[in-house]
Amino acid sequence: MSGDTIYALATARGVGGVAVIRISGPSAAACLNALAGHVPPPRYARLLSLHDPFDGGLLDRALVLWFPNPGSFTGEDVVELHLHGGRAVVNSVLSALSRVTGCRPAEAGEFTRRAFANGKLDLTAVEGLGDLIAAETEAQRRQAIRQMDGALGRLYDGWSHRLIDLLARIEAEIDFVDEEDVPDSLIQSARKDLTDLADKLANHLRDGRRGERLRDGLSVAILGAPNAGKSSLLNALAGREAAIVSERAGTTRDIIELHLDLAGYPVVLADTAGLRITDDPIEQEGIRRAEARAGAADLTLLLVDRGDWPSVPAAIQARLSDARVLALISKCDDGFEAPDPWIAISAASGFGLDRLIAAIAGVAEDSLGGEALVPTRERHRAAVQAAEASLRRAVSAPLPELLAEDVRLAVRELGRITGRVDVEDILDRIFSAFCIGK
Ligand SMILES: Nc1nc2c(ncn2[C@@H]2O[C@H](COP(=O)(O)OP(=O)(O)OP(=O)(O)O)[C@@H](O)[C@H]2O)c(=O)[nH]1
Ligand SMILES: [Mg+2]
Repeated sequence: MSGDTIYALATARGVGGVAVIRISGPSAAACLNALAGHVPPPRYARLLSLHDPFDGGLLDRALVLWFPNPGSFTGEDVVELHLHGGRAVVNSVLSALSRVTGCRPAEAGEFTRRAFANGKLDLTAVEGLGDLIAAETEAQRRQAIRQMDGALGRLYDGWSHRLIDLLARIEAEIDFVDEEDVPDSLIQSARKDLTDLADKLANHLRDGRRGERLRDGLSVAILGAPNAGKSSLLNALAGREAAIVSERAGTTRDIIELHLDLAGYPVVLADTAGLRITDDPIEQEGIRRAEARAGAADLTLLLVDRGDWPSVPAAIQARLSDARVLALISKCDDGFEAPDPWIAISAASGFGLDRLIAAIAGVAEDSLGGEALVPTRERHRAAVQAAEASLRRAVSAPLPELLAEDVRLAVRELGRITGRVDVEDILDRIFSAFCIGK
């Protein structure tokens, strides 16, 4: 832990009602004294005048909070200055702080890094905090706050503790009993426990990457013949004219992608070029991209023009049986009772869009992270996989010493997820994703 005292704007840059500057480190109280000439009682809000420590000029009247260590976000002495949220106000206070000895601007993620170093958060909670700040939809927020709350970390710690208990039992036997005398029953029961836990880990991984997908959003592609109304549907769902719409067939060439919040779920919606046989090389490339995107998507919205339906081109017909496809009849401006599985919609009148959104949300609910505790990062998955492999090896180890070594490896892998062991190499990557002041 460095002896530096760091400061940064904790709220977004720009104009707002209030801007919060956070100061953390051993000189936090001295900084406050230099500006306000006074340190209020811990955790009581006080309205104080802040003055330039050098020329005495009034900078702002601010609500000031003092959190002595260890009862603060970072676990260090922390001061919060709730200023009026103007650029010049914020700049004048930051500039005054830069002239206080022992005080320097914080680096990206440094507050959270100190909280981690002081045991306030484990790494999964740090990632949860990052996800919470970045969350754009309800489902993402719920997953992030559970993780920030430590639920995922507790799950991994719980597994580690079980293994450490087991290790202690095995090592006691190895130490105190002649090798030939290690009771078979102990090794037998250890093997049973290890298999049990390895199965739990395997089960945890069998989640269809729900947690990671919830962070990225459900990938949805709109596909159909030229002029079916794909771009119009994208615009209707987005509530703005994001894509060009025209009566000319073959308008859209590039993929147009939007991030939407549909019924609380994050959706990445892609509008694509209309599918048809064409000689135009640019349009051919657009069609190739459209099909590639639909192939990679979690869900495809297949659009057929009301005027063409129910005769459906063969290229479209072939896709209708795919479970990851919703079949839509477009331009049903005055409503239409479509037979299952068709959903009638109109981008122009809005008919059927509620049903469509509910259907997309249903797919999102099934395939994205829900209430279950799931890995939310590739690095979680890799570590759990490695731990499971070590446990499977331990089960078939011929000697108790080898069994113990594999269990130790599994504990280390699980520890990497929460940052209890061997973490330096992953710290930089995690904290660099944070912005300054967080
Ligand atoms: N009446 C009516 N017309 C629509 C509706 N949706 C789209 N259109 C019209 O259909 C034509 C084509 O719409 P687009 O949204 O550009 O169709 P597209 O599928 O994106 O076409 P391409 O990009 O060329 O493949 C335009 O003239 C739209 O105004 C609708 O719900 N009702
Ligand atoms: Mg289009």
